[in-house]
Amino acid sequence: MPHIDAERRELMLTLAVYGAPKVGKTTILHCIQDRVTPERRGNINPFGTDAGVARLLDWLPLELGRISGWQTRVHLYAIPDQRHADATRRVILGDADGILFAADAQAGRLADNLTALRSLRDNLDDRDGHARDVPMVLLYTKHDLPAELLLTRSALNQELNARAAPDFVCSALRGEGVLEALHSVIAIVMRQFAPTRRNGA
Ligand SMILES: Nc1nc2c(ncn2[C@@H]2O[C@H](COP(=O)(O)OP(=O)(O)O)[C@@H](O)[C@H]2O)c(=O)[nH]1
Ligand SMILES: [Mg+2]
Repeated sequence: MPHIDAERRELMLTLAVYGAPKVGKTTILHCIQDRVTPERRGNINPFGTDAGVARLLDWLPLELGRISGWQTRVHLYAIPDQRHADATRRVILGDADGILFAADAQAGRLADNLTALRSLRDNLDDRDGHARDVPMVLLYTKHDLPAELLLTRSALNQELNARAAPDFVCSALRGEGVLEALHSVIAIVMRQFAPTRRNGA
């Protein structure tokens, strides 16, 4: 559920970029930072490195302006799927309104993608073992690499996208497909939020 300030008509969405190590999560945030006008975004803030420990997360704040009369902000986080970030991951995912699942399109990384997807589901489970239903889109990244290294989009969907969520073929290095995926997940979250908006605030 987005954070709402009804009096000021402000909305704050939490989105998480999730995926296996080295899949390109940080590059995705840089890609978005580079393509959004500076008035509409902050800077990427890395947490963890300054303290001399492994990176815990990257955070990019975005200002979407007014959507249906609501001043809308996004906090976009990239969280590593690594043990040292367990607690951080649980907190961010517990708060997430939407997820961008980044999968490396290279055939050789399929097992890592599947492991990350399983750990995402585990992290979304509440204490009763029910998976929280968070809107998700999939980004099949690194599509700039030679085709013989890559799985096809339909093979990736078959392996990773049982629920037929929106999927995007991307290259974060070239800036292809990433903003489309971001817009898509924001649109889904805003649609889900619309009935609450009408009834309440
Ligand atoms: N060819 C290619 N390489 C990428 C792409 N996105 C990320 N990389 C590379 O993959 C490596 C890991 O990227 P990074 O963003 O640090 O991954 P993270 O661990 O998921 O945050 C780096 O060497 C990136 O340059 C992409 O779209 N295409
Ligand atoms: Mg990273």
